Amino acid sequence: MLVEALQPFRVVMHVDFDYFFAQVEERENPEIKGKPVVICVYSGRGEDRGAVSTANYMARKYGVKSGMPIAFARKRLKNVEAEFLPVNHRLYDGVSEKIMALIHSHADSFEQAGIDEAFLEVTQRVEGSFEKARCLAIEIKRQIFAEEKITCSIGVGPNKLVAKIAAGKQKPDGLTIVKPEEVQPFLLGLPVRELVGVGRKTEKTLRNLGVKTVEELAAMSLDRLIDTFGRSFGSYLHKAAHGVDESPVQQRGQPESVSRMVTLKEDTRDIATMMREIASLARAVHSTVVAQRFSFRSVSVIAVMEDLTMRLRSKTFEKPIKNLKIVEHTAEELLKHLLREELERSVRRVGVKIHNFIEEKGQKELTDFVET
Ligand code: DGT
Ligand code: CA
Ligand code: CA
Repeated sequence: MLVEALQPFRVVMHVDFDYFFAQVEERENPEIKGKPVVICVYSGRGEDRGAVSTANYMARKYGVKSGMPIAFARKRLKNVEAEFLPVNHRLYDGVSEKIMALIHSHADSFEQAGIDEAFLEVTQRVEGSFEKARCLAIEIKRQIFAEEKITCSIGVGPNKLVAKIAAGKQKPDGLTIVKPEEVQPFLLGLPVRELVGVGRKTEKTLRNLGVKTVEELAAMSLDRLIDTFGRSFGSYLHKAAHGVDESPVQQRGQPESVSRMVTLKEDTRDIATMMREIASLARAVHSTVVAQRFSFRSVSVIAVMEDLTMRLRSKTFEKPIKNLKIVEHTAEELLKHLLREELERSVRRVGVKIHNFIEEKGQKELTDFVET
């Protein structure tokens, strides 16, 4: 394509909605606006047990953060009139879907990277111009606010890595443009933790080597990084520290569901016999899904009866799960339920299905908090 041939740089945008769950709640309940708002995942094990999902910026001023126990947030907001609300995923999913469709229409290619963030390749439509990209970003922000009354922050850069870091730089309602020639100065002063893919563990390993900033990381040799972190992650860090990221903006293949079935040695109605098979099927589907860094919300049991008719029973959880024991337990419950409704026939084949995937993307698991 002509533009690509002449265009030495890509123009990539990252859009991230501001304090997303809390902002949607503010929109739905205007009377809470102006107060600290804390969105909570209640564990169901007693009042105030559970974790903070997110909070608006006013609550953050009091030190409230994602992942913190709700009781801590209460303490921080002790003498303040604050709103504590339970998460309402259905509501946020609907708002997210609408905004994503709107953003998608402005991209050469599009990649949703979470419930409240997406990458847009816009090189062709802005003809490689960062000034045109600025106008496009302003227009996207304007449309999102006009149609959904939600503010977001946008980062623009020559690749996904830089765009994503830029989007986080001026929140809320920010727009940060990093032109190719500005990438080096933009990255050098940052702590390594701000590079996508650098978590607490990598940060600590680097700190032990005396490396705290991206500038110090960029000064490490590729060989040293590979020795320390292995070839794949070591090379990634080397490139990232130099602001290089060639990964394309593309919706990654996400299977709808993962399932396995098996034919029983003989037709049966015996739960224990079926559960032995189900346990091993559950292990197989579960490890496939978790290895791809997905958690999930739905578990189903499939039974093919002796007359070859099929039955399916499903359960959907409000929060994402990734625990094998929950899969096994749910499958057993569903199977018992199914047999109570199907009193006549024996079962010939059984299967387990996991679906409704949630990509983890480094975001902390809801159950990681509520189960501790
Ligand atoms: P931001 O982008 O800094 O203005 O604030 P948020 O709240 O949009 O933060 P972000 O983009 O990291 O996450 C998007 C949504 O995902 C957020 O509204 C709630 C949820 N979330 C984020 N972190 C956590 C967490 O640690 N635990 C739980 N349960 N939910 C989280
Ligand atoms: Ca956000
Ligand atoms: Ca986000």
